[in-house]
Amino acid sequence: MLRPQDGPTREQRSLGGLWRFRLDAEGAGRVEGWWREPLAGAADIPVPASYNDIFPESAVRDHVGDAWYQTSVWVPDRWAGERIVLRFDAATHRATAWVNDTEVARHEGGYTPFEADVTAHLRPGTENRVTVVVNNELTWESIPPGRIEERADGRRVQRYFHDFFNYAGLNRPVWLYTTPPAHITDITVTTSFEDTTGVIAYRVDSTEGSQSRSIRVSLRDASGAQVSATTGAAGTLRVPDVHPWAPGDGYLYELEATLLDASGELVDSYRQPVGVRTVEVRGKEFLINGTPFYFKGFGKHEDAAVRGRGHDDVLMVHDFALLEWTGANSFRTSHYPYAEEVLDYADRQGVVVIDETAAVGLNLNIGGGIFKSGSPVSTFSPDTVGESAQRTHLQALRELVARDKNHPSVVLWSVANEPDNVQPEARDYFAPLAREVRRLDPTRPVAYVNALMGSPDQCVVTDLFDVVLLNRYYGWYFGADDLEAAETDLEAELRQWAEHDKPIVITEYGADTYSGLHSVVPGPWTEEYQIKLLDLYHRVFDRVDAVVGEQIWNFADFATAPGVFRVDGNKKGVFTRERRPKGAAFTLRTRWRKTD
Ligand code: GCB
Repeated sequence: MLRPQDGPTREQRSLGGLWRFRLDAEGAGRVEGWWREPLAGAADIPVPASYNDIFPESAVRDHVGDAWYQTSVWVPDRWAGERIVLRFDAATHRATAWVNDTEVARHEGGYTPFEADVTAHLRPGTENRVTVVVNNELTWESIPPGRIEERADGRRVQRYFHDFFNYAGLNRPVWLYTTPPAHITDITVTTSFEDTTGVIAYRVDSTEGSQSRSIRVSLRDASGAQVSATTGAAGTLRVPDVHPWAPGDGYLYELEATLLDASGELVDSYRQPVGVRTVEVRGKEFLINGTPFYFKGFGKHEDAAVRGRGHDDVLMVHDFALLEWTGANSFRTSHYPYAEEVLDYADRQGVVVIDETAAVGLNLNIGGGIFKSGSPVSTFSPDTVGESAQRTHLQALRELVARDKNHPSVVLWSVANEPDNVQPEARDYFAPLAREVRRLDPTRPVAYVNALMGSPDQCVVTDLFDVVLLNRYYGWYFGADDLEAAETDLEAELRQWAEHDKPIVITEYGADTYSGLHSVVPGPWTEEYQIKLLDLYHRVFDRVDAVVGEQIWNFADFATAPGVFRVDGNKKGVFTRERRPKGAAFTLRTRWRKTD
């Protein structure tokens, strides 16, 4: 799916800024038709941002149900004759949108974009109403799943099984953009090498009726010089002495696809950045450009004070600067697809990304990151995570691959975080998902993130995937008082996993740490304990060859649902929520920069 862009044939307009906003817990707006009028009794709200922390009211923070957003737009006369598209980069978790009185789009899933051709519904030369109702309910049909409790006093309370706050609203930019009526609809690139020559296989899709038109494709290097060109809707570009995209070297070429009419006149054009690189899993190795790669980095969150999960370029650039400062070369988009701005920036910075869907909390034996005691309950069943969740999950995967397939930074798809992987039904649930991702993208390995449920041999899905991704909390949830035992147990388990002859990346390990809490005899929650725990994991990783990566949980402290295990959120950050370093940040910097 192409992002909006400015160019000779296209124009984009951000609808960011203050919109009108009204909560609607009773769902009255859909019955009363609130999109038909200026939103009554509305407050101002910034877009993009989560709405939860903008106002000092628990009714807003803990709202369950519909939230209405409205703005007005003028369409310039010069857009007459163009195709006009309304695009939401994300609306969490589902939305319906109207232009003036007409419904134009409906979308399920809070972290992927959707758009509608609104040419016929916008009135040029006058003010137009854009209204969207965003719903944040999590159910057994949504990804991630959740459950709504009805209280005796009539209140509805959202429960969910993942360990991060259910921020909602218009978290990412909203756009109006134009294309010509006949236009390029999609571009797909895959890359490989023949010796030192880069080979770029491309496909350019365009609107029906474009048969009488032709497609020209050219490739420019970073200095703007054309290095290859060809014609045709699908083909190959070759670049002798190619400059590869590589971790730490985000070198990008620019592919320009041009649609021409029968007389050679320009109809549409689109510029697509291209990084030339390969990814391969061979035995226990993870290879980028044929060279073994070791992941150093973090699981992150899109999370900040006040704006919640709202995308913010300031924080994004700062976070990448801190990644570089620590010597990190990668991160995982735990636990949902991040804003496209983040992936573009990762491409440019040469930062490697494990790209994850929002399938988190598919394990009813874990609540808020913590294992529950008692006999295990069934996660996959017709009444819980069943066929409708699987359908939503498949669609989320399709949208993720469609959105992110061209990013060189993305080297691995993660289909889920910590699902139940022991119950036999897990196999029926995951096999079609793994198959579908491979069909959609044969060029990248596929994995799921494993939580310690049983021994490695009890997992019923390992063979469906290419890489073993493990979240481990020895020395925290398991034996926080005995780091020596943690070291022995971790090593024993990793050696068992190594027998599967797949590369292992530890995608989570860490300890909650209250910034500023110190002790000469390190105990849980102190900065010294976090350092000691990370050190022990690193000793083990260095002893087990199959381990090809370490991503600490978490880059920064983040908001969660309230609970007695959480002190104003999850505190496993190496940085605080304000991005101040804890002691562990310096330990990492020493380790990761040394091994560069
Ligand atoms: C996990 C989850 C993550 C939690 C973390 C924790 O295993 O994947 O979402 O935040 O543990 O801190 O408990």
